[in-house]
Amino acid sequence: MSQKLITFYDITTKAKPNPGPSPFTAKVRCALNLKGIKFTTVWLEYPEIEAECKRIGAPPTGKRPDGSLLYTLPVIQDLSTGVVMSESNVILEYLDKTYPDTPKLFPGNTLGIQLAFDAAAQTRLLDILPLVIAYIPAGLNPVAEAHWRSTRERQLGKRVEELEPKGEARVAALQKTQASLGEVDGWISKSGEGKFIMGDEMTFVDISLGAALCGVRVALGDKGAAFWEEISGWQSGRWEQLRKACEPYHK
Ligand SMILES: N[C@@H](CCC(=O)N[C@@H](CS)C(=O)NCC(=O)O)C(=O)O
Repeated sequence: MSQKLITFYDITTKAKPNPGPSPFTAKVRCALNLKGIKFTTVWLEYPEIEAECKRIGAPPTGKRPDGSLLYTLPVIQDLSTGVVMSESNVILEYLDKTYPDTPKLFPGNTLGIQLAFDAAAQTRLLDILPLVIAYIPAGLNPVAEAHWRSTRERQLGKRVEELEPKGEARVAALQKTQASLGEVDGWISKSGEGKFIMGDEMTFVDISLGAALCGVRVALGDKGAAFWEEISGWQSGRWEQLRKACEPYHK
C-alpha cells in the first residue's frame, strides 16, 4: 500500500469526530477507508468552506441562485500528485484511477452503469428530504447553523421547518418515500442475493447509497430515532443493513 497522503476536507458538525449528515463527504471518507488510503482530515465549518477552497485552489462545483460561484466539500488534496479536487463522484473516480492496487469502486467496465444507477437511486432517495431536513440544524454548531439556514432558506423561500409535512401530508410523504425506496430495492434485488449490488464486495453504488442512509441517520439523531426504526423495517431491513455495512468506513 502506498504511503502517499491525502488531505480530506470535511464539514464540522456536533457529530465530530464522526461524520455529520453530508452524504457527499461521507462518500469520500468511506472510499478512502475502504481503499486503505492514508489521509488526514481538515474539518471546516460551513462559513469557512469558500475561503479555504479558494486558498487551496479547489474548483467551485456550481453556482448559487444569485449567480455567485458555489464552493462545496468534499475536497481532497493529494500530496503525492499535487491534485486538488472537488465533486464527490469525480474524487471517487480519481481515487480508483490513481490508486489501482486498492479495492475497486468501479470494477471492470462499470463506471458509466454505476453512475447511472446511482443517479436514478438518489432521485428516489430524495423523497425523504422533506421528512429529514428540519432535523439537520440541531446537529450543526451555531456559526454553521446560521450559514446553513440562510443559504438554504433563501433558496427555498421558507424556513426548513415549514418543509416538514405534518398529519396526513406526512403519512403521504412516508408512503411515497417507502415506495421510492421499494423501487430501488427492486433493482438491487435483481442483481442477486449478494450483500452488495455486485455481490460480496462493496462498490460505488453501495458507498453512495450507504453514505446517504448514514447521513439520514445522523441527521435524525436521538430525536428522530423512532423514524429511523420505521425506515429500518422497510424492504426487509435493506437500508439498515447497508447503513451498518458502511458505518465502519465512516470513521
Ligand atoms: N456535487 C457536490 C455537492 C457537495 C455539496 O453540496 N456539499 C455541501 C455539503 S452537503 C457543501 O459543502 N455546501 C457548502 C455550502 O452550503 O456553503 C459533490 O458531490 O461533492
